[in-house]
Amino acid sequence: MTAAKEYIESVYQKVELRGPHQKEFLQAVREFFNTIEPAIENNPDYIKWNVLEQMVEPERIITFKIPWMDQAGNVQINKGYRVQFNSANGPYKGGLRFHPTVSESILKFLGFEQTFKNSLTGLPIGGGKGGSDFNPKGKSDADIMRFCQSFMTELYRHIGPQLDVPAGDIGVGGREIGYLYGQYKRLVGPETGVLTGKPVVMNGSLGRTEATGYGLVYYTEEMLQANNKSFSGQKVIVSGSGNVAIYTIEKVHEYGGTVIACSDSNGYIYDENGIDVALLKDIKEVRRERLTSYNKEGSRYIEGSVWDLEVAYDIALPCATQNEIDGEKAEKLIHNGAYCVSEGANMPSTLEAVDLYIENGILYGPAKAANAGGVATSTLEMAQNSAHGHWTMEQVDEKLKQIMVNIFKSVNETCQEYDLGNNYLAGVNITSFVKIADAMIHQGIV
Ligand code: NDP
Ligand code: 2IT
Repeated sequence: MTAAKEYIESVYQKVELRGPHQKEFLQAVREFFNTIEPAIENNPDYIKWNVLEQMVEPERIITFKIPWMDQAGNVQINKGYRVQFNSANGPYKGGLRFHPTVSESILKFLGFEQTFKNSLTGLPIGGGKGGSDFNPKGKSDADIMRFCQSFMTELYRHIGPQLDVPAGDIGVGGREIGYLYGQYKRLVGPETGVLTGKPVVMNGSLGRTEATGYGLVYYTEEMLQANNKSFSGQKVIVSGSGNVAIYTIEKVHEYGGTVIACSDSNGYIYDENGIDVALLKDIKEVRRERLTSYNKEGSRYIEGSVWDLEVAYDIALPCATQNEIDGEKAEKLIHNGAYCVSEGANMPSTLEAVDLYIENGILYGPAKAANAGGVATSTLEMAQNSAHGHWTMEQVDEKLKQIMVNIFKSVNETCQEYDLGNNYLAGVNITSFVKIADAMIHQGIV
């Protein structure tokens, strides 16, 4: 065993000892650690400064009680969190997730990955994540508002435009960010830059709603073209039907691909002629209904996971949630003919699935790179807010595209530098590891 490998394994064992039950966090660390050995071998300072152990411990985790009364008069108690993971590259930045499965382990994995993702954007932002086990599904606007007000009544003292800037994630979109900002303003004052993903009429950025999905397609197209391929004429499956999925589908269609299926947590729509994005937006964004409302000639609603669908297709874009593709589903999608998997969701593939992509030479866009367009555009929103100005949709979209193209370029350069072929997983992890590690060493032991 090399000294680098021994060091990596010794730090992993400590992480396991500190939190043996935090399985999602352990998975994210394991996947990262499996790829960075060449970078550690290259620079003795990383062991000397024990950079890995410094990196895996969040700077701060805030947990709090969220008491609120629903419209029926019931007293409700939820649990709230903010994980301020790493500020080596700037103020903590990352979304808030409202979903019943939210736990410290999930938010730690998200905050850990966010730190590296944010460094890849080239913008000055550190990594954080937060949220609650609150379930927004089926709740009235009034209940959502009451909950958001109580959540912010504690969170406000821990965030700020130069300190920690939350945004959306699963279950948190423009409506929730609007209510959260309203309460922050009541408590602190009108500091627009404290949250991103704000509705455009309240100083949000044009293009933020579309950014993660569009960015995913820009990144993936860049990777495809580097391998003499493109979205044009390809059959694509997109999982999820939320914010990221909708704008991914829209952009794939613009690029000449056909998205033949999309899903929610109960089932999926199979539509050979291509998902009707206008209908999907109406169902999900306007009516806030389930996918079962998608009634269109030639389409079918099927219960279960979209990754169990057995049809021939080319490209898989998971945009729902963590671990939606396990080893068995990965084998199935490869068997169906998919040669590219690019991740809109965070950690949608299990370790077994990722190993299968690499073994089978799948063109793989890991989440840290492929879905960085959302947080990048959030940072463009911060820039507009602090300059007291607005950019046009075209200006924002052009900057987003350039950022995604640059991320792929730097990943590709790392692949060449370290002789990784097209193992983009290692390329992504090493590129971001080196950036964060070097920034941390310059700051000393803090
Ligand atoms: P939304 O809440 O808008 O949509 C989430 C979608 O995923 C819904 O279709 C939902 O189905 C489905 N989903 C959620 N949980 C599960 C589950 N346990 N099993 C199956 N399906 C599930 O969230 P987003 O689109 O914003 O987020 C999707 C993914 O993209 C997440 O992994 C998020 O972390 C990631 N991401 C989001 C960014 C953003 O800017 N919003 C930026 C970068 C990454 P249902 O309605 O049935 O729950
Ligand atoms: O996972 C993510 O990158 C996000 N949910 C977006 C975070 C942000 O600050 O815009």
